[in-house]
Amino acid sequence: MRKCSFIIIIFFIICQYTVAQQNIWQYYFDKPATIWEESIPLGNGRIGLMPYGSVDEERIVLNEISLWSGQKQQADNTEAYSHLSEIRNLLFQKKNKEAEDLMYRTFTCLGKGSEDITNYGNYQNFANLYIKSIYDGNDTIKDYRRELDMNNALSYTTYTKGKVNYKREYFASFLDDIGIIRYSANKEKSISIDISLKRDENYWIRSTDNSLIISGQMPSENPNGGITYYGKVEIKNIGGNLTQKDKSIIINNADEVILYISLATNYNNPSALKSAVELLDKVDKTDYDLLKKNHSLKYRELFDRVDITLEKNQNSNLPIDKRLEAFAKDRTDYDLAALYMQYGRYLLISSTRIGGLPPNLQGLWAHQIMTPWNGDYHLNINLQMNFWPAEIGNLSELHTTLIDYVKQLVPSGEKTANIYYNSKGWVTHILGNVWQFTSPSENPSWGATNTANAWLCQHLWQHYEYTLDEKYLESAYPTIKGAADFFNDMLVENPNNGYLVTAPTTSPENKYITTNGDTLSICAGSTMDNQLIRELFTNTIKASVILNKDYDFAEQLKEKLNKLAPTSIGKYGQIMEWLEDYEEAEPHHRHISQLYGLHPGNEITYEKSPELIEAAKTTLNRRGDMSTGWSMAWKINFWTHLKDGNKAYKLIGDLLTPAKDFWGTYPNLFSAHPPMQIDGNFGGSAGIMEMLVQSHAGYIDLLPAIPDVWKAGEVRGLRVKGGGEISFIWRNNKIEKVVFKAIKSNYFSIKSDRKPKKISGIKNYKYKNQKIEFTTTLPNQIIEIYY
Ligand code: FUC
Repeated sequence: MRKCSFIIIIFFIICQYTVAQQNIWQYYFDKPATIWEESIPLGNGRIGLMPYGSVDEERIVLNEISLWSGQKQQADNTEAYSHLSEIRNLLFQKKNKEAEDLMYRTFTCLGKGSEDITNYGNYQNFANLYIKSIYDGNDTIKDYRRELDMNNALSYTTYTKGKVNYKREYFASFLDDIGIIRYSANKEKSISIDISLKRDENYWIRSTDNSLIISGQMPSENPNGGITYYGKVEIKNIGGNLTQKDKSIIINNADEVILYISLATNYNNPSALKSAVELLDKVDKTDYDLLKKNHSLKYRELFDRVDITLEKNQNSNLPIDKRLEAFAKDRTDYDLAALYMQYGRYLLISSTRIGGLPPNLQGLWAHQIMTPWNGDYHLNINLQMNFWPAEIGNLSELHTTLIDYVKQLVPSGEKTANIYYNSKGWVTHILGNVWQFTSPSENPSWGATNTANAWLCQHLWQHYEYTLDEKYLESAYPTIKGAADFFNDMLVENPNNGYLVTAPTTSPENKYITTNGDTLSICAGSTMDNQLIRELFTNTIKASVILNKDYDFAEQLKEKLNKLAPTSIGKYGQIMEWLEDYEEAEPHHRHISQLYGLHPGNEITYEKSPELIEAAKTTLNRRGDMSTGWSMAWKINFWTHLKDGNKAYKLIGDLLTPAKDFWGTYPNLFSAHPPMQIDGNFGGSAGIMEMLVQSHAGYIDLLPAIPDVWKAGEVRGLRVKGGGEISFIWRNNKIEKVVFKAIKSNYFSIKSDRKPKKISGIKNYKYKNQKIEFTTTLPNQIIEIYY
């Protein structure tokens, strides 16, 4: 006990001195990667590099986020609408099986949907760079280490062979927009390498004096051809001999070699070749250290905004694969959760950028041509989850890539709304690609969900809630309103209960069992749909008030709000997933859509609906804990909103289970669906932030869901709704000090069980009902609270 307090005191002395300085965030391996999931992800929001660090033959997987096959297609089935009223009638007559059968025949997209990579398309690996090293002698390798330095977005491989210390450095430059790899050694003339590029299909490789070039075209039905890509690796040889081969470049006895890698596609860009070459030409290749410094400075503008300190244990310094294994047995390495939180922020910064594409199911890292699920943008949770860390994690500007993605869906979504539902507004279903695909998928059991527009618009609204930027809201409003317009028009009254419902629909991607014993997906109204539409209508009404427009439309929405079915409790005390209390076909299903209103929605809170809170717990307990990566990440978030930190931490442990052939986490900390799917990383990272601070229930809650064992810690820079940034220190499970920055002048309420000893930075504040309340008036006003 005394030893424990002593450690905590030392920990805090260290914390006090490190307040403004970023902690060190890294992981390392003591051996090269043998599988892709052990390689280290680097990215600058557009291009990605994943080095394996092999001593003899280095492999670096290369990616570019817009490398998609397929094309913009017309996939809307103009016949579908003529069957809509029959499908609805069958559902209302409780002939769900017949409705579903009809839907399979009539209410899908044209063609093969996501199975067609020349139309719908898929995200593909760009190429692989191979660098074979040739050494003098057969000395064994010593002191091998490869590391991801998250503070600087760099990776290193170092080892000693004989008397030579070798070092490789890799980064995807945030400033120069190219990949850079440097080979060096502590002894002159020690570097002899053979460099080549490879791809599994559709490529042409050639060499020039000191460069390798790869180019090709993606499979597509487009008569003008698919996306073209162009990659160039320029090699700077210092002190050695360079030999140009047909498809490779060989360097002998160099002191140092630097590779500059430029990758581009012609997606939304007139010429891949021109832009790749221009990027290379612009780089000042005379000063490597300056390139490296400028890269990390640019990256740190985002990464350094947030920091966290949790206690370490004896396992915290192990190589990451061993550290994960140790965590499965001993969860006192609290710092691993902190690392995971920061890794999520690192991955988001690395896989998207303002003006670019959002991270797909792979983030942007893919080693295959046939990526799982097309490496696309699944819209019934996955793409949305990728952005859960954006606002709270102080990366608000990166959220705009999702917002732009949603806006560009609208024209196509308007056609789909009109063709399938004869409705105003815009809709999209579960499939999303870079070609504005908005039709239902080829398979209604999972592809018919039509509330993805509402879920996506939740992000458009949330960006406003965090930034209070009215100009932004003005620009997002037509998209939000268009989604509301769709449901305003499309909802129909279910004569069995009088509620307005989405029909046909599903509860993603679970099935129910009817009293006849049929196992079905298609239904009239699902709990998730109702929660989403309620939220969408409510936000649209709020936006119309803020922007002072569309009052008549808002009135219509208000009326319809009253006719949506409320979230209800079923026979097991669970939240009902469908409007009827069906048995679930898979009680442990990975989707828990009926709890959308608990998270990321905020219809279910302790304040508003305590009975639903209890039912939500029952629902989660019935579902069980172990599931796919993203599902466990979602469960962490659910339990944070249920304010159960111990359970949330238990699920962090489950999410971080070493993924052998199953779900959990791979050695490089990529989340395993399996296979790898990045959403689990983002969801898990956001979940850890939600353990530390929440602001969805009208007040700021500090440490709402930390496990008892996180007795002490420190957090800097997380964001809260209403335009605030918060930092705090806690000790013996109690907050000691809070520093709050009001980015926007606003009213704020911070929950505080104890009356603070001192508050500075604001004169007028109230402490009542265990909340500190104040209204700031100055921009960036800083309020300090001491206990
Ligand atoms: C959803 C999930 C699957 C998978 C896929 C990419 O459809 O139900 O588990 O994550 O997206």
